[in-house]
Amino acid sequence: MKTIIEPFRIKVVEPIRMTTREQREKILKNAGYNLFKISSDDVLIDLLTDSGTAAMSDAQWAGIMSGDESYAGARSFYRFRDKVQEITGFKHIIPTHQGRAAERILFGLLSRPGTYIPSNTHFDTTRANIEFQGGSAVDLVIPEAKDTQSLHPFKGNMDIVRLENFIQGVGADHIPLCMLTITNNSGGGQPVSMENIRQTKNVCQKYGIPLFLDACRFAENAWFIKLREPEFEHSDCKTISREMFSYADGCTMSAKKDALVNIGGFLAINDDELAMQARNVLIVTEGFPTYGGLAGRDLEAIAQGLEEVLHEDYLAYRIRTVEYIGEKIDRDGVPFLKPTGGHALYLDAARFAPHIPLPQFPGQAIACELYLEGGIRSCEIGSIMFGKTDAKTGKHIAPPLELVRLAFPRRVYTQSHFDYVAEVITEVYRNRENLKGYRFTYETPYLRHFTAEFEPVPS
Ligand code: P61
Repeated sequence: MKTIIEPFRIKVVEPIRMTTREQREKILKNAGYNLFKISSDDVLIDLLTDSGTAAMSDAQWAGIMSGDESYAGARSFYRFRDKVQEITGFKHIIPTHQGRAAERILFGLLSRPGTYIPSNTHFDTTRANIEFQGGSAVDLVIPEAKDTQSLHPFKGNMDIVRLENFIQGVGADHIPLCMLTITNNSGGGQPVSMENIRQTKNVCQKYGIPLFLDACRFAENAWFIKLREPEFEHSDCKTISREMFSYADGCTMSAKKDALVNIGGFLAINDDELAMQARNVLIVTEGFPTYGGLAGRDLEAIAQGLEEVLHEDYLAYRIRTVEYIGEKIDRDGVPFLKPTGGHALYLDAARFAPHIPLPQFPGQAIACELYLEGGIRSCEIGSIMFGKTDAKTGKHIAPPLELVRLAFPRRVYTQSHFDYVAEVITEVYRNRENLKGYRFTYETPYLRHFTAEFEPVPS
């Protein structure tokens, strides 16, 4: 087989800046050892997130010029709505400024104290929006998801037996909706199979519970279905996507991922009454229903991005990139979450730095060292992002996985960038015994990882 190449030519470039280790040590210290607080000018390769970091195509930039900025009824809205409907089939398409705005509207209407919202795994903004309204966010992913070495092809799957037991336990009346995150970001960008979506739908239907997809990486999920579920070997990804959405009653979407844009999102709903209520909230807090917090040009770019993201040469290159870097670091014995997922490589921090106790954040130690060693910015997805402190005992409650995510912006970096990233990871792994833990010096109650500050724990 020949090399799978980047299926684009580069028309515009943006320089990136090398710094010395000495400079980076100062920069990191000044940022309270929080990589979210570093200026992007001081980052060489930015793998903090794949969200809003895509390179847009020439056709998307052309859409930016031709966007219609009318307050009401802009033609860009209709293009956006029609494209979203073509892929999802949902009736009401409500634009929002990003994914969490769609979540806030949905859970503002449906989450309240005494309600439970099960999912394979909620991402942190989803969990935060549910809990902010007083409801409980419940993760019911299959057990293989918690084993970083299991090669299960669909580690994002919902545990169907646990879901049904859970519904029977708390009562369907207390469950306003069920969710599936495709792909499962907090669990390693792992896909959910079509079979599992169908089974989840069947259980939800049996108890009269609506099913919503958190669809930000729907195209990557569709590609995995094509690769790994024999029934879909000959289907195109648009057809697969349509079928995935056909089992759901609605979705939330951050367009900053698989719509290949830098800002945007939407909420899609079939239910007329719920859609009416959502539009009311939208008008009060986001904007008129035909723009919802976005400019007409953004809607135009989303419509174009949704078309491009389903091109199979793009998806083949996209998923291969992650697999390629996984193969490289595997040869050096670096522990990471297998099989590699859709949008990111996840280092297994607990195995990488087992000498650092979880309350001292091994993932943070690795993320900081990747920056110090090679100017690479990554993101801890472990005890800092999802861990909690027990209010009674003051003890640290660790999440199931302790990961460092290196997320790949779409169409931004080339193969040599990723070769460099693999070299830096390997170097940090070779010197892993020198890694030291961290502790908080400042912490906030919601999404604390954004603003927290740390200091190294003295040895
Ligand atoms: C990310 F550190 N993800 O992965 P919004 N659902 C899912 C997401 O992955 C997601 C959203 C909903 C981000 C950005 C991010 O603490 C963090 O458009 C599966 O970002 O509002 C976002 O979509 C929300 C990074 C978000 C974080 C929160 O990097």
